[in-house]
Amino acid sequence: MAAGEGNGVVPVEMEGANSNNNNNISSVISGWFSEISPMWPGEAHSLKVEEILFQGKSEYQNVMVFQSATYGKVLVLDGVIQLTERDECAYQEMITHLPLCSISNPKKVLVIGGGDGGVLREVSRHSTVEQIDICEIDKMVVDVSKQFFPEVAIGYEDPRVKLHIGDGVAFLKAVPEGTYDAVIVDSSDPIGPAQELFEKPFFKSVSKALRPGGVVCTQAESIWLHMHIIEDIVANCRQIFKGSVNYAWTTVPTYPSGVIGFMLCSTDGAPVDFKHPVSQIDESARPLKFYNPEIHTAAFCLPTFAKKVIEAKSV
Ligand code: SPD
Repeated sequence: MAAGEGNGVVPVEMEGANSNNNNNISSVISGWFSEISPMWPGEAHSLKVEEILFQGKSEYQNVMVFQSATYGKVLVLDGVIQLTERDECAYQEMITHLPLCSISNPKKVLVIGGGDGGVLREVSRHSTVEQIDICEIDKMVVDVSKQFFPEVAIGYEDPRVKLHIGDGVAFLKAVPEGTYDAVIVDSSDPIGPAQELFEKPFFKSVSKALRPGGVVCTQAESIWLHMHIIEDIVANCRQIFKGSVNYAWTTVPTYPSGVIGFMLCSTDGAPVDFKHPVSQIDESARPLKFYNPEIHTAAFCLPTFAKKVIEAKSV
């Protein structure tokens, strides 16, 4: 379905974009996609739409792909941008290499969410890794990504990857204690199917699934919009993870406020200094676009307002 050009209002039925009662009311009007949600009240980033390539409704959410004028193809879930071809590297590389370059010789890695495959693509750069499990709740996200985002979903081609379609919370509960060196939680926002991935019981399950000195990196929203959410995550993680607990961030122009953060924690065991990477990535097969050791360390430098809140929760 082609989006309208010029001034015509094209009423694209995003099925309310709120299949999970999250009140997102994103829309495509006059050829522009505007991302509207109570999670960023009073503002909406817009992208010019050239063509809507896919619209579907899975058991869990509305799924849309459109060709934008300036950011390549865009994947939208329940009215919220998950990735664009142009800036996905800033998110997928950082959420993956911040944890994996902070420990030596990671072997077993679990990805929760991340159905588009971008985090898998990045994990597969780590040659020490022997097993990559991914638990994604929505098969439609996997299928649509393979069809429209082959450069992202290429991660599925790694023979070390085992895909589990199901609920990440239930999957983690069933994982034997101490299984993984690293868990990466690539979730959508905490309204809709990902809500439980931001709650304390989930972090407890992650901690149990990690070996001593193992690491987790979770999507942890924006310092400009969600300090209240970040405060709760930090407080919960401080109670659960007895190693390091640090917040890092990156720029992603098409995410609300243009930035997004990560919560990095390690379990009791060999100490982990997240701010100083211990390994480098072999880029000979495919160069990195965003991550490097300097930006790794810089990602932990926080603006004063965020630093104050996060440090206050750290004691
Ligand atoms: N506000 C949107 C946050 C989306 C984070 N997850 C993106 C998935 C990309 N692999």
